[in-house]
Amino acid sequence: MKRKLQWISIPIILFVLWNCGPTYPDDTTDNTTYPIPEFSNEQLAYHSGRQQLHCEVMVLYDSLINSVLADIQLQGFEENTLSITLNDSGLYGDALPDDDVYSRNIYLNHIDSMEGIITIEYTAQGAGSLVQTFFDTLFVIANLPPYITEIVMPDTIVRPRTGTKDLFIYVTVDDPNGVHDVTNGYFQVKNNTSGLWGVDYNLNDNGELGDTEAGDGIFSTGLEISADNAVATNYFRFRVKDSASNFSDWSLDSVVVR
Ligand SMILES: [Ca+2]
Ligand SMILES: [Ca+2]
Repeated sequence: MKRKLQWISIPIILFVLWNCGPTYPDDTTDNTTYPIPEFSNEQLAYHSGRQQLHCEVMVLYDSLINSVLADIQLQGFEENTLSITLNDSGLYGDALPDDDVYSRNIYLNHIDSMEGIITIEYTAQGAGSLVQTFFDTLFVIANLPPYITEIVMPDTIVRPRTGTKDLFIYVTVDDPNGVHDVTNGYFQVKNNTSGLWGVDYNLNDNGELGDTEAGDGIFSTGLEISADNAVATNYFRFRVKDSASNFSDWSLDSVVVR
């Protein structure tokens, strides 16, 4: 029993001594969580349809933030550099005011056929001349060219004795960015005398002029053959274009008229 009391008395004496010891400044942890501006939750997004860059970053700082700026370096865009001011006012792409997330939406024209690189240096200015910086980067993939997967047209067509006969051509296409990225189709016919290719004629995917169904990725045309057509092998070449003005390679085909 006596031994047990001894063990209890030791901590009490230590606590007493502790309280009589030197005094320390008040714990100020709560007031100095972010003594310098600290960046986090960065987000960069580029919407190619709207040609809009959204940038945002959270900046936590114990004192007032004077400004958050973004110096932007661009590759694959119409501009090379930009400097913008972010805001935490719920404006210009900032979702919520006063949530320490500083944001901005800006118009930015990506050259679709090029790889894009967006590098941002954020600068937060705090009290006095205290400045902190932070980098963020976004890669914007290029729009890739479309391609032709199949051409359906007759190998041979016999001229009618009177009137005309339809010649339908169906060109099936695809695109790494989705088949709906293909916007136009063209064909040219070779001049059998000069050996030169002629002008562009349109194929269409609008469900008209020989096209069976609109928007199905099959670009088509309907031609007419009459008794006046020469007996010959007619050479065609086809190509398609996407929303970024990328062209597919030419694809060749021919039809014998007899
Ligand atoms: Ca494409
Ligand atoms: Ca079609």
